[in-house]
Amino acid sequence: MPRVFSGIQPTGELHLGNLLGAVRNWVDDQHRADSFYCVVDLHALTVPKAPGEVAARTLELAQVLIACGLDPEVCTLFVQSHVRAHTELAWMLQCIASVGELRRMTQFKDKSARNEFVSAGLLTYPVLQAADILLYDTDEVPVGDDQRQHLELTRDVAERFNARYGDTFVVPRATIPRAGARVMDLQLPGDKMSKSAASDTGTVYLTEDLSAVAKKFKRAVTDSDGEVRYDPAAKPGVSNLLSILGAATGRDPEEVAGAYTQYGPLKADTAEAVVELLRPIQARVGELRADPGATTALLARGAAKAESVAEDVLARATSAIGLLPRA
Ligand code: ATP
Ligand code: LTN
Repeated sequence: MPRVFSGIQPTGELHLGNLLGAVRNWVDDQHRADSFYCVVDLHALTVPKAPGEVAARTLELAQVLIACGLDPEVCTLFVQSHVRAHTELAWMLQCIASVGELRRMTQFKDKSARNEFVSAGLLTYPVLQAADILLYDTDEVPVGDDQRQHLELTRDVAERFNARYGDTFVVPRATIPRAGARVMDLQLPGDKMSKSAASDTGTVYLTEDLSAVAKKFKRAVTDSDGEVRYDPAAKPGVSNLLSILGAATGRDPEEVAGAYTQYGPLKADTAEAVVELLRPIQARVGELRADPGATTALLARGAAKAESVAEDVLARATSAIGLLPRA
């Protein structure tokens, strides 16, 4: 069985882009691969947070992930800070990665331009991500298209470490889905749908009121030429609706386009497909919120399983580097 690892930050509510670009594939992968899914709470600290905020969001995210279909009996679901090996390996890898290559990361350039205070962690963020992945001898990393560059860096760091210290890490690859890989903002279809967008009107949250969800689709930006055609460059708004409807119903956006001649019905059907996708997820979130202790117990078991794998790989890295063992 291949080993799969992916991570998600507890930095805000999950949205449709997270679901279609990442989480849905995790749910599928857990049945064909040995899968590890991690709520990367330490990554969330790269941008300042109020005390207590991260804990609450971590629990909430774990509940939503379970509601989306991650089954802690099948996969290993855990919290990054519960497994110390992540930060320890991250340090070793920081001494492998160069400042130059980290400064070239698009996410760093975007986020450092947007934030007044730029933490050192924002720069070294992708190295912690590399540690997350390499600690589990990961073969495949299912992520959305925006993570391609971070995965390349992970591969470069692993290869450099292996060349310097001998074969230690499995070199992983990104698995990026075609449908839903990049869900765009419904109001600004040139930007990816994101919880950090300036306005909420273009982002569909998984736990949002379903009538509000339908409204967002009815108000989605299209264009004035009136033709339904999948062409992301020339028709970003319409193409986004086609790929969302396609991803929600298991079809190619081109195929979906063939069924429509007008924008109104396309918007209505996309809204309905998304509402039906979210309805059972919201029901399950409601049940999980009623018993938070059940989720924290599942996370504790996940951390124990993850730790047993991570400690072995960390020991392998430590011995490859050649640090004096504690007697
Ligand atoms: P932010 O937008 O605040 O930077 P995010 O919404 O990208 O955060 P992450 O926790 O960084 O959320 O991403 C979780 C996963 O969701 C990643 O695999 C990422 O590639 C995927 N993802 C995020 N946004 C989208 C999107 N608009 N379309 C498809 N996949 C996405
Ligand atoms: N950087 C990712 C989150 C992330 C991740 C990981 C994804 C942290 N560690 C390990 C895959 C594997 C993001 O911003 N979406």
